[in-house]
Amino acid sequence: MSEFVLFYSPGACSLAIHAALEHAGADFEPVRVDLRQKQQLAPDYLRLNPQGRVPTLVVSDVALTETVAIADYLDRRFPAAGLLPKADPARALAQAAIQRLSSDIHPLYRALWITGWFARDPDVHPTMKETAAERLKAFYAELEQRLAEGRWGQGEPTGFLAYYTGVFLRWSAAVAPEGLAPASEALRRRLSEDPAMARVLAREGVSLAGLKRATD
Ligand SMILES: N[C@@H](CCC(=O)N[C@@H](CS)C(=O)NCC(=O)O)C(=O)O
Repeated sequence: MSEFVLFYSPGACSLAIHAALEHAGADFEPVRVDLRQKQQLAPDYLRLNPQGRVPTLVVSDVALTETVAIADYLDRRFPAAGLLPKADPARALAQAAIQRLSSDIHPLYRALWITGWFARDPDVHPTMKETAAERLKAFYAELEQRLAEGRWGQGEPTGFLAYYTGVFLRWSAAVAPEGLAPASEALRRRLSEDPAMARVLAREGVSLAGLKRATD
């Protein structure tokens, strides 16, 4: 039996934890939860993760949820893997960028793709989607600037910050179909060639180059 079971959905935010486990050489069993088929709402899965979200990482019969907490756990479980910088301020800066993606940027995609989560009235959905897309575009412009100046974390993003950023570079196609600016594109290419990320992309059947559909 594996030490960990990872519940993931192809191309979802769980991709970052999936890549981190692979990078750390963890002994884990990947289990696919297809969000399109609403498998996250199956009673067996809701017992593990009552919010019906991915990722969930099961370790010793305990279900860990929330990407930020799982990443912190994996960094302590695999200290040699370099998932988070060891020294401050690099560690605090990486944590700040990770937290920003989780609590600030990720919910904007929820507003864009699952707008009804925030407002039942369909009449307000177009303006909510438009606002979310505008804020996301502004974020990608800021990210480009920060990457170019070594200010996304400290220096070149590595470890979990790089993997988690990769998820959002992939999703950027939903709001910026014209493609990524140079520093963001360079990170996307580097991540696509990262051995752990490449294995995980192949297993999930997705690419960092974009989305198959606008709501992927
Ligand atoms: N705060 C959670 C958010 C997880 C989350 O929203 N996951 C999405 C996929 S990217 C999901 O499972 N959505 C399914 C749904 O909301 O029904 C985390 O960072 O782990």
